[in-house]
Amino acid sequence: MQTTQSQTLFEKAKQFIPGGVNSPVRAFRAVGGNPLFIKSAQGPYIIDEDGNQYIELINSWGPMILGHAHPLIQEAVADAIQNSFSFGAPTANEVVMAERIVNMVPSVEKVRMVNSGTEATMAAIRVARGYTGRDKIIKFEGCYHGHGDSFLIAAGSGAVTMGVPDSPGVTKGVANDTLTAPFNDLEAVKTLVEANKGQIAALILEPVVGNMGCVLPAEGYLQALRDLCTKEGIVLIFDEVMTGFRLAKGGAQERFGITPDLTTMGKIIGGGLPVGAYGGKREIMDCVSPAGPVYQAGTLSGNPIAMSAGLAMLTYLDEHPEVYTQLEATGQHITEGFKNSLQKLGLDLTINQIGSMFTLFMTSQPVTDFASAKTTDLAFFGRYFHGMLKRGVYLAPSQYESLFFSTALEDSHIQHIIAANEEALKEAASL
Ligand code: KE4
Repeated sequence: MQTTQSQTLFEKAKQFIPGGVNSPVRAFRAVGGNPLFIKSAQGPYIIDEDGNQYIELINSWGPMILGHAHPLIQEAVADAIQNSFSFGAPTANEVVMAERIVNMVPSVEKVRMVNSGTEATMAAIRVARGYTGRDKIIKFEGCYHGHGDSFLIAAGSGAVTMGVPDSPGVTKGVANDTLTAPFNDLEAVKTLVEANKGQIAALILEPVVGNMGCVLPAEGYLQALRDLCTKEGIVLIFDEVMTGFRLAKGGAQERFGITPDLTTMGKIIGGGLPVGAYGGKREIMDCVSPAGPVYQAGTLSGNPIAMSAGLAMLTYLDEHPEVYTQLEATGQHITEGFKNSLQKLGLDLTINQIGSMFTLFMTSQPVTDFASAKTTDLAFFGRYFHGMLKRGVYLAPSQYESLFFSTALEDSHIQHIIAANEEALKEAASL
């Protein structure tokens, strides 16, 4: 597999772009080697600038749940661009989109469109602070909520991949208002709440974590957080940028039957175009300008091209529940295949999987929080990553990321992934 075009592009990119990429986790820093520059994608495949084709399990970090270049979404975008690209004025599709989201996501009574998951989470905690008049927030170690200052404390995803879970540039003032606790540790949250009585505006979490690798909530944990927030007047925010519209039509909150006060959304909601959103209880959302005093704005919010892609995606998911049945089956099929290979090779490694979210951790320990996620053998993961790449399977270039399966994966692709996994593990473990 030759990658000279990607290497040439990467050298040039580093002259003009910090680290040669527009988002750090793409840089392959955690796995070694140079990033692949992608030229095109179709269905389950991506093709790099050297013409190499891979079955891909990142799907643009979540959005491409129907696979790449889905004709319905392509058609919607092609139609929309006939009417120009941006007006900076309200449009009919924004109303249709908002109503669709309200109907799909159980807890959302009102919703505001933004342009990324980061904008959505930044806005959600500002609204929670404006609504409660309180300053502090609780987040969880290893959870990632975008690059807003308040969240770059013990952050997961690219922050921990690059070794900067607490980023320089975040002021002490901001950091003092962000309290952190281990995920799945309810007592730690109760201790923080007692020590900061009446000062906590919001508790924000990924209801199923993707950003330390896939980590599931312990039995009863989400309900306990819900009860605690209700009792203490804390705004419970589910960051469903990753889980939204993926773990069920209504996201993790539908799957687990928990009603947060606010929900942040991204990725799938835009069908691959830049869209984020935050929404929830009417009494909270009516604090947002111009309905209320909490300011938040955006030139390209509700952009007509992005709305056309997002609306096509959400409408399809809303009208085709079989998507979720298929993704459940794919997740279980791949998990069973990987577990059979681990047994055959005599490797004791941990797999966390729910629906179409999946992580193989290079550790024998159960992975239930950030500390246990960090027991993984990152060098082993790097060797495995490249072993899968050369066998035509493109994984997230970091142990601290979830994989995402799409409906474009057919049985032949799944068989290829399982076979490549067994060979790559055998090679990486020097068996
Ligand atoms: P964006 O600003 O990247 O659209 O969304 C931030 C965000 C917020 N909340 C959750 C739960 C997220 O997973 C993300 C972004 N996810 C990462 C992947 N782990 C985006 C990939 C990247 O940083 O390049």
